[in-house]
Amino acid sequence: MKLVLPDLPFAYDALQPYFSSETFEYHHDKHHKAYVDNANKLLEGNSLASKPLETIVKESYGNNTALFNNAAQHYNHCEYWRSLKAKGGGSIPGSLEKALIDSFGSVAKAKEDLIKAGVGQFGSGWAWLALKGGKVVVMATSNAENPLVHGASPILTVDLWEHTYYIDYRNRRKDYLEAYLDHMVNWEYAAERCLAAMKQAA
Ligand code: MN3
Repeated sequence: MKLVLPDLPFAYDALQPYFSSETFEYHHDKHHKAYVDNANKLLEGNSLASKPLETIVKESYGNNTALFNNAAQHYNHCEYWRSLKAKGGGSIPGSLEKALIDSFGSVAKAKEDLIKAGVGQFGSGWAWLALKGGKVVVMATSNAENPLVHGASPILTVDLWEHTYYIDYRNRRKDYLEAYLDHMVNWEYAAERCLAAMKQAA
């Protein structure tokens, strides 16, 4: 079973002015595609090839660095596209709002912690909301790593690699993180992921 590059769940220009079409032409059509192509090459003749993507990511971690890097980047980008939507930000579904207040004290604190983690991650990586031990936590991971390999379930992700924001924000990662939370984040998707993760953990 080959890994497949999914279409973006929105039009290339749907997130303007916060992300340009050019960003998605590079980020999805070139960067994400390369991870999929590389992972498929590395999976040839590997017994993991028939397994679900989450299994490939978890099993290759620490055992097969090249496969892990490419398969995890495929997983991470699939999550990232679904974490975005046109006219995003705005109100948070009640179930997720409650989980954020239970875990962080307030929604504002959860957002603040996510931005802090994103700004503080040195070099390439990802910032996440994830479910761990029944609580929503903020995580920052380096390069291709993700919550799956740290005993947590991803809820929402922010790509911190420069290829994500350099065209539209140059080096201003904090501005990108703020635009992500104010105008692009898909809280409905995060709420779905949070409920599913809670059910799985129960
Ligand atoms: Mn990326």
